[in-house]
Formats: sequence, C-alpha cells, structure tokens
Amino acid sequence: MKAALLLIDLQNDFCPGGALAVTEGDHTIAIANQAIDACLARHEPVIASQDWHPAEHRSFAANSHAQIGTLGELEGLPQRWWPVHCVQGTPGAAFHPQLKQQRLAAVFRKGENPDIDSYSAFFDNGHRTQTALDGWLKSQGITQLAVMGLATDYCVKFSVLDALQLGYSTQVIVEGCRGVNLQPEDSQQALREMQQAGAHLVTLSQFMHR
Ligand code: VGL
Ligand code: ZN
Repeated sequence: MKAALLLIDLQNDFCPGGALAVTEGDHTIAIANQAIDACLARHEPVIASQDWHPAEHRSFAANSHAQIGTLGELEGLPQRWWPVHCVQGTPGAAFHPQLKQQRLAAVFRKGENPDIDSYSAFFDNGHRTQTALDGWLKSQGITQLAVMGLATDYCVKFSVLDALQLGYSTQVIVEGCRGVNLQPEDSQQALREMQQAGAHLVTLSQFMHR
C-alpha cells in the first residue's frame, strides 16, 4: 500500500494576520514540517493544495453584496460568504514562509472558477469539476493518504470526505489541523463526521511511528 501526505491550504491568509485567519493556524506549520521529514525518510511523496481565487471570486462577501460569515446561495449551492482571501499571486495566497515547501512533489490549486467555491482538494463544492489530484495519486499508485492543514471545518473536512469516497484509506493528523469555528464546536463536529465516514484520526506521534 503506497501512501502520501496531503497538506491542505497552509497559506498566509489562514494564519494569524491573514485575511481569513484561523486561531493558531500557524501552529500547524511545525507539525507539517515534522510530518514532511517522516514522509521523506520513508520515500513517500508530500503534496499540497492551495486555495487560489481570482479577485472577482463570488464567494467573497464584497463581490456578492453579502455579509461576511453569513450563509447564502451561489449557483444553486449553499455558500458561506468569506472575506477576500487567497487572491492569486498575493502574499496572502502564498504558503506560510516556514513551511518546507521545496519538499512538495506537487501542488494542486483550487477555487479558480469565480462562480463556484472549492473546499475540497479534489472537487468543487458541486462536484462539477475536479482538480488533477485524483489522477496524480492514481498515476503514482497511491492508495493511502494522511491529511492535515487548514481549515478543519472546511477544506480539510471536504478533502477527507472526498478522499474516502474515492476509495483512499485516509488518516487525519489531528494536531496538524485548526478550524475556522464560526460556531465553537464546528471543528470537533467536522472531526466526528470524518471519523464516521471512515477516516482514522491519528496523533503526529502515531503518524511518525507508523
Ligand atoms: C477555506 C474557506 C474559504 C479553507 C478556503 O481552506 O478551509 N475556507 N476558502
Ligand atoms: Zn477560499
């Protein structure tokens, strides 16, 4: 069984000081770097997703005449309205400077279509189009994923649920995740949902000594 580490959206805008800052979002970086070292020692590839929106993306509250954090609808899908974040080519969209990003075997960008949001690293929120991630993993013969990153209750959750649906044996490195938590329990709830769907919740130590 061949494995890979999938790092979700470890970008400046999701870290303190960023446009869509997640509490302790930057605490995931040291965890990611330890997981990266363990993977490379085992000759397992490390890949990452990157939220990569055009400035006119309609998930941005300002582009949809909506209030940040409230719920609306976009192209027939429920849509949370976000502050402007991860705009293509801006510092906020860059990976956190401490992340060992030169170790990444591939990066999969998402959220480029202004009319639909894309939380999952595999599909947009309507499962209408997919990124190159599944094809890449299949081309490498990878059947097992360890996932961590930002944010637990959005992009990590939907990436993990899609990975499971696509048939990947999926671990979540819990210490390496932080959530938006618009409601205080959202991240705990998301972890439960991932577990109920078949994900294995693991500590960094369990992952390192696998
Ligand atoms: C994310 C909200 C909007 C995430 C991305 O990476 O979890 N959340 N865009
Ligand atoms: Zn986004």
